[in-house]
Amino acid sequence: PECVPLWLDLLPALSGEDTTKSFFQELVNILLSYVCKSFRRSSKVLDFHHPHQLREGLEGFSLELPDQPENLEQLLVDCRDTLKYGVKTGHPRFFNQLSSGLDVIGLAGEWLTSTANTNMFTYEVSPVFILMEEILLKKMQEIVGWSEEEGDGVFCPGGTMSNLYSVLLARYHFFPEVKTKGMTALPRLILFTSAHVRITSIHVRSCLFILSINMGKMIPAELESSIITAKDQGCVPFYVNATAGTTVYGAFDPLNAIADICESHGLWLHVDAAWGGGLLMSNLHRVKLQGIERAWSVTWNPHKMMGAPLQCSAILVKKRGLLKDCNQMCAEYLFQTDKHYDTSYDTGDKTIQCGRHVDVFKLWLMWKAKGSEGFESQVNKCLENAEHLFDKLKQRPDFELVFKSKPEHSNVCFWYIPPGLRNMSPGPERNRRLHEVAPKIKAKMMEQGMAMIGYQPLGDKVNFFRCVFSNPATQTEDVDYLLEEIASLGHD
Ligand code: ABU
Repeated sequence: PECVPLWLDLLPALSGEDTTKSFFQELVNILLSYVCKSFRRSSKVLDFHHPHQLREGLEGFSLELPDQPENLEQLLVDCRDTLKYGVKTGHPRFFNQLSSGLDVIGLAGEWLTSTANTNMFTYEVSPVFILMEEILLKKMQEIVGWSEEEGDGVFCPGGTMSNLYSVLLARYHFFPEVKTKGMTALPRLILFTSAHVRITSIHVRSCLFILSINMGKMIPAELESSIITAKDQGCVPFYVNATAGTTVYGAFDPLNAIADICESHGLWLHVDAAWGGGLLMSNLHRVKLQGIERAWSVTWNPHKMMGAPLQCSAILVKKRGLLKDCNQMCAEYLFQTDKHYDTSYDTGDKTIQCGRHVDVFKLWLMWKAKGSEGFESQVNKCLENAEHLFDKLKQRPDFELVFKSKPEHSNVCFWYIPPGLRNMSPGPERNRRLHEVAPKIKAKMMEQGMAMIGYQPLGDKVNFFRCVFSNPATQTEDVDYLLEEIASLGHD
């Protein structure tokens, strides 16, 4: 019988080159077919199966791990099936997440990154990527509005990590003794953020002051009075997190007013622009982030509005050198000081990680391909789609907007009102029934697989849909399709 190759026949096996090439050519065919399908409106966004169905194995696709090696043909089938049962987040009708789209250049960058398979901690193992990171971060700092002398940063594994960096930096800036003496040497510190911001670190939560909001935005007067109250109680306010583009409403905090308060009380201002940062690329929309240049640190996730493949999140820091002073541990097995090159390029010692993925290359390559102008049109188009959806919703009696005002970002929040609820007066019973509508429609939508949108309750608002646009492949016809799909699935 013909011998089917196994992994041991691939490189580094002697004479493994041909087998390796044909394995990869087959794999590339599978990936290309997936890429093309992702953009085709006739293909499904997802082929949903419940966890127990996937665990049990579908059409021979088993997730269980064998003792004996599988042959390469079977591995290719596994690769195809993995994509088949996943979600096409690049599909023009995937509206479920802030990060969506499948940027072909970005994808090429990610393939190259995986092929290079190196680590961002030192210049000696990542010379090109380290310089690209320096150049790209500098560009982002310029766009934020910082001067030539200001600015530092690193790419981090996600926006929450970038935000965590900002808290560590602020704490170190005001209390450098924290590095040697720990938290017990410090007074009771307080940081401020608004409701609608999810803080995941327990260390941060314990000293958090949550401010109420108006239409998703921080209220500066409340911030100021809360700072005064905290001081009166013997606490030490030190940090304010303002948000440029909240996750659900896409709201922008009034950055200049918040910066004035931070300045007068001597507090660190961090702007979480993970979602809204992309609007800085647009001359039309960057006004929504006016005042961001006054921030001491900024989180900006190009994997959201700029469409870079996951993940790509930057923490930008105004004060140069602070990242290193705060986080440096001088591990001698990596950061020897007697190397023969400029060791300031061993940027790993600025971070709290050791190993660090190369997140920069895909974005660098995308920037080369599109130029800043390409990102600008991409962002503008996403906001035009949001406006189109908003206009359509205003005209339809079967939908209700959560806010009557035009969205600031590409988030559009709304309810579908089924016929049975249309004439009901507002009140707890209508709310109870309305709360059940979005989950039911979403479940049907996922089973059918032709589109995907998220929903959530928020504050006093029962479950509503949140449609977000960050995928440049989405056209107004997809927006119209989504509304028809919701209406037809929700018609009771
Ligand atoms: N970092 C929050 C992302 C949430 C979302 O994509 O909906």
